[in-house]
Amino acid sequence: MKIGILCYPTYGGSGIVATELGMALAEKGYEVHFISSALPARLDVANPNIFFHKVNVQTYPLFQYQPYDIALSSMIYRVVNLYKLDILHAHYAIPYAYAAFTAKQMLKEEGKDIPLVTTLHGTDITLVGQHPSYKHAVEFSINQSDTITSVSESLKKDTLQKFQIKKEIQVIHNFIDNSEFEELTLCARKQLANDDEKILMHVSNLRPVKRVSEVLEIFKNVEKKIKSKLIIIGEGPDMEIINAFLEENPNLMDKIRLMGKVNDLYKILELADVFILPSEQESFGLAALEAMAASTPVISSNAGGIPEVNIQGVTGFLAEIGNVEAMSNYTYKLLSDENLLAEMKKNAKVQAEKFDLQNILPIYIKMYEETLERF
Ligand code: GMT
Repeated sequence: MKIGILCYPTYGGSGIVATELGMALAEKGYEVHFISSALPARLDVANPNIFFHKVNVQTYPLFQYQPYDIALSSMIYRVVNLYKLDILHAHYAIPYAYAAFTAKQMLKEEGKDIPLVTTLHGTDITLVGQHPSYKHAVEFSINQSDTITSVSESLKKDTLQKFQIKKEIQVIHNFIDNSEFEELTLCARKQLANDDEKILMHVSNLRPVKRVSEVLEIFKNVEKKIKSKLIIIGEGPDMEIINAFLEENPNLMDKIRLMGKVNDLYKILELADVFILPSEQESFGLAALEAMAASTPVISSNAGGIPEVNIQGVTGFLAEIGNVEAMSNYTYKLLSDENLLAEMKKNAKVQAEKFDLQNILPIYIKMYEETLERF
């Protein structure tokens, strides 16, 4: 089977899931063609089954906005024709499902067609997709997809509530490759914290939905009671909130470390004692799953699909969105009880194994086969 994957190339859940899925399919012998505006961050192009097609947007002085979606649909059309793809898989409805639909129409003009799978990831439904500028086109392109998948039950429910969807939505949870966590070493811990300090960690693209100000408040509360360090990984608009917090709390300067985007994320996640995720919205919470795969329990909000990943009192604790006090208390409870911490670290790993790539990949493959059969 030759599969075309359309995704965002940058750091971000949907791009990561698309890239990891494509690489796993390539390992199994499928030919996988990535179509994107840049090389996806984690893509291993050394694999002979992986192809990358960059969408080139021609700039022209007349355009106030460059027409990326047109270039994208042209590229999809060209790649399908040139490489004789069997199926397209759009990750994130905007603009991928829409551009793929347009490419399908172009193919139909020539008596050809190709099935389209669209995977909904979250903000394409709950945030950006709700904007009146996009809503109708998003709803239309989801309905034009031959198969629709969603990364959680919660996102499926949201999609059905917010849009008029005429087709079944199949939930295929996100996954993690636990084997990547097997040979990690803890030797760098000393560089981040003293032996008597606990490490709190947060990883995100620092957008407002991630509520980084609450990560800082939780740390401030916990640090008063237990020696600890906070490590924040990622870049984004709310870096300003962090800088302002540091200006107002200079005593915490040497306790908070900002790492920006890191390549060896898994190795650093393993050093954490607890992962903090107070998001306002989270269709799944891939970052929480990555932390769990590194045996790190999670203190989170109960937003969206997080409760499908982080289990209350088992792999960590959850509180209502915005309840900083509860999340602070839970963090303290966890970090001050070595037995509880050890138990939850173990449970986090067991939970991550349920979402292992080896369990989820066959579901994707079956879904492709069924889509092709129905087409
Ligand atoms: O969370 C983000 O800011 C990135 C976003 C994306 O589209 O890349 O993540 C969404 O998709 C991830 C992968 O399926 C999910 O794990 C995230 O929970 C989801 N984010 C939101 O719903 C806010």
